[in-house]
Amino acid sequence: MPLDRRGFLRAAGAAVPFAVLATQLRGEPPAAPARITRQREPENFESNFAALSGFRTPASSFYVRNHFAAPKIDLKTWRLKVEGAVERPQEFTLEGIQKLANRTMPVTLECAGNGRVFLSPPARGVNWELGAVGTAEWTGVQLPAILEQAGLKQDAVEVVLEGPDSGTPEGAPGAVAFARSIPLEKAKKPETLLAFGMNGQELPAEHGFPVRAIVPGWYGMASVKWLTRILVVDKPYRGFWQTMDYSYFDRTHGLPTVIPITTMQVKSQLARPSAGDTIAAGKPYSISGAAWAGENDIARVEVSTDGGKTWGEAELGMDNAPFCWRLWNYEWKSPERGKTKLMARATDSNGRVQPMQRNPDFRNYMIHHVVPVEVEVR
Ligand SMILES: Nc1nc2c(c(=O)[nH]1)N[C@H]1C(S)=C(S)[C@@H](COP(=O)(O)O)O[C@H]1N2
Ligand SMILES: [Mo]
Repeated sequence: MPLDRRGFLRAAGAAVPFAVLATQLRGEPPAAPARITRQREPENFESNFAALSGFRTPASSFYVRNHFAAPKIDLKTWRLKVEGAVERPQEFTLEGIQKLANRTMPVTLECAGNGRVFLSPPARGVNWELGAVGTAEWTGVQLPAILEQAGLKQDAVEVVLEGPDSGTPEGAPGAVAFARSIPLEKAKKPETLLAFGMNGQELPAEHGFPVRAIVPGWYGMASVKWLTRILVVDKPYRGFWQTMDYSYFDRTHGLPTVIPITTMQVKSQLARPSAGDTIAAGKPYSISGAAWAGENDIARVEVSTDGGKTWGEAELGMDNAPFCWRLWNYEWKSPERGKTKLMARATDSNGRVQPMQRNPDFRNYMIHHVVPVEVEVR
């Protein structure tokens, strides 16, 4: 059934109300802006993480990460091409994509630069605080179905996802379009989507209308927006956005080796309280936040109210879906007068523990070490 823009809700099967995912964070979010502007040109916004109030992030407060001015898309001319190491190159219109079977699933996206403001010395790049992360319900076609239609050639190894937005970042030889590759193994996974819907609505322009990739468990840079080309390649792709940028040093064989950033690290963040908040002495306080671990699940979140000397177990929220954050609460029973540092530390289903120290090999990305939140109890 072809979908018109109005028919989206019904036809995409997203009409199921999301209300089942009730707010699970205790304490009152502050009356504060939903989104904070980090950069005007191009537009870069983060959500106000202190105002986190539920499992799903509304599109209007979901962070926006743009490297260049958002492209103007005309549906009359927009096409998604599938080419390269394929038997049958394809060209899709939005309608053509929406005709295919779709699935809807929540996925957490985090920008690999989220938390950059906590690095010292200060690092280059947008100075994100806590809010370049969010969870939305995405509706789209499974990438493996599209690849099957095109027929992969024997020598195919990776899939390059390319957007129409381009510019000349520092160190580039000229204009480069935003593009990232994923290995065939991930491209063929049932969770890897070409999404045209977000939270039961048409995908908003700033989040990649008409179609964007959603690569669950990977940092946000892989989820290419305004997708125009899927290029299947027979050699690992070495493009700008996974070598010069969005890369880190791996030391598996001793020698520091530049490799592309892929899956998300294990991480937790406090939403409330925020650094600098004042808390009433002797009255119970609900410390709350979210934790995520990319392709793994969150196994536990521990909280310290004394700068890391002692730790207690946080209670994990009910909403528990693969590739998504887990909300958590910790009851601070009787805060004692004075300044103290609060911390949260997550462990994932593979036993990875959020580190206390920053790993300098991660360059200015994958900022997931425990960041103390200093508050005053009065
Ligand atoms: N075409 C295109 N896709 C893109 C980007 C971009 O600048 N251009 N930014 C990437 C990065 S770094 C992130 S973190 C996510 C952010 O998605 P959002 O803006 O919908 O939150 O989009 C990714 N996809
Ligand atoms: Mo990002």
